[in-house]
Amino acid sequence: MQIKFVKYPRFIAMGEVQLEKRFQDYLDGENKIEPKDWMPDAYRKTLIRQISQHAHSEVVGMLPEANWISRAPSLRRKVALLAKVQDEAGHGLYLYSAAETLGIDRSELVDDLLSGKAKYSSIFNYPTVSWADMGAIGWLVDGAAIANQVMLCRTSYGPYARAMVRICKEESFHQRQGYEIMLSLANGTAEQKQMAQDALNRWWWPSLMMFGPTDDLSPNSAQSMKWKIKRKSNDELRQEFIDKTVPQAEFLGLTVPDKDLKWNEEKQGYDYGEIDWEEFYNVVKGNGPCNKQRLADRVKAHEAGAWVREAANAYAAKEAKRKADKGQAA
Ligand code: FAQ
Repeated sequence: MQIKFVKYPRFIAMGEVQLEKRFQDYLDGENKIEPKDWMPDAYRKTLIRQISQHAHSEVVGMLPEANWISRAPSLRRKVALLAKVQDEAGHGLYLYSAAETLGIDRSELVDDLLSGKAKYSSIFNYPTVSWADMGAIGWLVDGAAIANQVMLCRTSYGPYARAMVRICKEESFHQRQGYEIMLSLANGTAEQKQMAQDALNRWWWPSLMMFGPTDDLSPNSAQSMKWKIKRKSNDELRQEFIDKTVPQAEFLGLTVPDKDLKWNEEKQGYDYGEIDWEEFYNVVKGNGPCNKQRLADRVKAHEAGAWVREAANAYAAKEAKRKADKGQAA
């Protein structure tokens, strides 16, 4: 179906109900919504919420790993980790830009993060206590991020879908560098193998929580699926991640810390144990092991960057004036 939306809705003499129906038909025809197309307010709000939470996650997600750049065990590891952390900053920037196309200002989004009003992924509120955690984050956290984000390359909002294509390519490099760290440790000394096992024990369950609450307790899922913002449900993606990751743990010779994990021939997937949802909601509410430290670090970094923002604004004002003067002279 190829009905392109008329830009600037104020000129459309259609009722809201008709517009929403046409909008849904348009989505059902697998068309992308672009920034100036008409969209229901709730669609816009949902996207601003999800894209900005995603952007905040990328930026806060730099902190647990940045902590290890100076302690990476070799120059090669240091260079790879540095590149990975820089990539996360880039992802944050693409995503803030995608959110801005919906008519919100980036400074407003950043203020919400720094004041603690906005959410970001629960996973980044756990501490990184050993080098093996860099392996576990790359393997599991980026692995979960990929599982979740590949479907977002087909999300219905054009700028978000396009940003996700590049992000997913970079995340797959991150996942491989993490798995390679785990492989080296798992094939190293007994002590190194134990470090890898310990990291898997600590990151496994929080990684499963990244996909969000179970489908029956996910307030946003049904509408987001209808609008094709989300293409698969939280539980479907969690299951896909588990099915893909368990054989990788076996290859490493490590044990997934779930006594209820069992292959289910009938569903062609693993059954798994109960996730500690109390822990999840506690972390999301700000009471995880590192929430306060993460926000304090972001506030400090934001304040330290004030001079850069001032300089960029002064330069933009100077450029605008130069262009205006040139226009007058012509
Ligand atoms: N943590 O109704 P649902 C990465 C919130 S990026 C915190 O299921 P929805 C890269 C949710 O926002 C990782 N909050 O919500 C990297 C909602 O709150 P609200 C981030 C969570 O939106 C790797 C409420 O619970 N990825 O890892 C979490 O339909 C390594 C109810 O939940 C994305 O953001 C959670 N885990 O589905 C960087 C991907 N789960 O706003 C550095 C895009 C749920 O109603 C190093 N986002 N909540 O008050 C999404 O796909 C979705 O937003 C979900 C949640 C799947 C996260």
